[in-house]
Amino acid sequence: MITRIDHIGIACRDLDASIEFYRKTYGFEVAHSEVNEEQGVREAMLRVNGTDDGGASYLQLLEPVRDDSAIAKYLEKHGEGVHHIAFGTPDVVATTEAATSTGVRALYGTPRCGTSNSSINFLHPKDCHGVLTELVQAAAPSASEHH
Ligand code: CMX
Ligand code: CO
Repeated sequence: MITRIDHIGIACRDLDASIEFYRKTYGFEVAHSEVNEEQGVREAMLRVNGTDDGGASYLQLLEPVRDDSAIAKYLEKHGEGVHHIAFGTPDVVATTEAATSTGVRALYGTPRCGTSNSSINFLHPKDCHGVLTELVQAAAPSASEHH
């Protein structure tokens, strides 16, 4: 079950310059930032709105920290821009299975760690009409202390 848009992921060459663009153009502030070594990114989450299910919607600004990362490869081929959309779900495993049962490929066999200890998986853009699609389940409140 998908309950909201969690975030739009945007590939940036210079995270600080993009943060400044969104601050001065729209007044968005950084709600959270971190480095995710596994994903090879330095990222900032800009909160756009809250939602009824307790989650919120964000812009996720992503700057590569490694040349072999997904974001570095994307920037090289396409330049800056929208990289993926992320749907929020209370159960990432069940939502991934529901999608793969229709023939869409998931990138990971089991969920990996996303922003703020969330659990994430991705659906292949070639199976989603050109849209790299992330599924994200927020961390349980007790697990969010790890970061
Ligand atoms: N959106 C749409 N299409 C994309 C895409 C994207 N973000 N990234 C790649 N593609 C397309 C390419 O254009 C290419 O199409 P063509 O063959 O028609 O040219 C095809 O997919 C293969 O692309 P590639 O450049 O060879 O890239 P890879 O196959 O090596 O990697 C992907 C693509 C999706 C498997 C890889 O980006 C990935 O593993 N992504 C998941 C992890 C990730 O994106 N992490 C960063 C965000 C972390 C977070 O959100 O927290
Ligand atoms: Co994301």
